[in-house]
Amino acid sequence: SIPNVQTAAVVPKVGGDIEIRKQYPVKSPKELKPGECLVKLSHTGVCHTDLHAKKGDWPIPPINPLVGGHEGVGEVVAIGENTANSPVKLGDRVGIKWLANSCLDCEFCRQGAEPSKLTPIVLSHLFDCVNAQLSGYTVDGTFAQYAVSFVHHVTPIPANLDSAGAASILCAGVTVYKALKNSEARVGNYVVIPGAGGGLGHLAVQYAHAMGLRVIAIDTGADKEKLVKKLGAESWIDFKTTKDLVGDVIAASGGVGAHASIVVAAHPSAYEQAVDYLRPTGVLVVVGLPNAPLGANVFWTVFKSIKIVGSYVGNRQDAIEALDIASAGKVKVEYALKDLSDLKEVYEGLEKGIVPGRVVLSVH
Ligand code: 8ID
Ligand code: ZN
Repeated sequence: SIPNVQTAAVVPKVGGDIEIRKQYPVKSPKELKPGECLVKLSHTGVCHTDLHAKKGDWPIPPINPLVGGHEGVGEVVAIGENTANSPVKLGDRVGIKWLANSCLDCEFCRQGAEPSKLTPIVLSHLFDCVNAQLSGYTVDGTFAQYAVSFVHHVTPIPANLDSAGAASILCAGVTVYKALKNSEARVGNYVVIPGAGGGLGHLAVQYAHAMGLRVIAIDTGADKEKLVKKLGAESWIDFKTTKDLVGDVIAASGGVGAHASIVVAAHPSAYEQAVDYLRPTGVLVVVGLPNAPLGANVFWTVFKSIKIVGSYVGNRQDAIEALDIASAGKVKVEYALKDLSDLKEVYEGLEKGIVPGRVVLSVH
């Protein structure tokens, strides 16, 4: 039976601290709208995006109060009455992603670019349009025992993946998988990953390695160095101790520069040298989300014919593919398992940049 209240991590006011509340309401199955489902969560990853949301880092504000989280895995325990053509049924194990819901009928959704429906997301704050919703940002997310989600957007979890191990594929995994597709890098190419030791980064190293790319990992500290080397990085550069980051990347990429850089660091400094270390015709993929101008020299961007591409999570099919690759054993989330009540300390670790890989929270 479904309780009326649950434990949830709540940000009462953006910019303030989180509170663990034991009496947070659960939406009753009778109140679910057509297309909505209730998911009883067992695990959720913690993404740096959740920290940006809590701090109010971005130009679009999240809801207030906020339950963050968008890498959730759990079981469908209720489906809204009059839901037509649901691809999932009661008892299915599903994942909740950053894009909670979208209309599926507009120009962008028809092209499989549903996460990029930026206009409705912005408009939803100005005009109350409900077309696109973001888990843990415009609707309550997965830092709770139950989450309301949407039958057309939850993602089935492959049977052989355990829930804790699958959680972070739903944001970190699919995001870097899509970013690597957008990089146009091919087997044998050099790809730089600034932020390689973090949540997105350690998965980017693995997807890149599985694609036959030669990975140049940039991050800091012995723990992250050990992790990325274990996961297939060919070269390692510590951005805090190197005296010549551009020179180091060029030396590590055959003396010519790298074919692509997937920047997954949460700090603008990681973007500043990318155009300088890319080879002519190289691709800079913009993924990490500091709210800051993109630093790149215009002259060299033109003279080297550099492409700069923004890459935003992935669509429903990208998520299925990213999970399938994990299910085949080619990619594995390296995580520390903690409890929902540890979220405050997890945020402190992310803020300091001392978390190698991911933290996954148990919420049941
Ligand atoms: O769809 C998207 N584009 C998307 C999806 C999910 C997350 C974007 N993001 C964004 C997050 O909002 C965040 O801004 O990607 C960024 C990274 O998220 P994360 O992987 O969850 O964060 P993390 O685990 O803290 O890892 C960040 C790593 O960057 C390193 C840190 O040491 C850490 O390991 N780093 C930093 I901060 N500055 C660096 C620099 N100058 C750096 N590494 C190299 N060079
Ligand atoms: Zn995320």
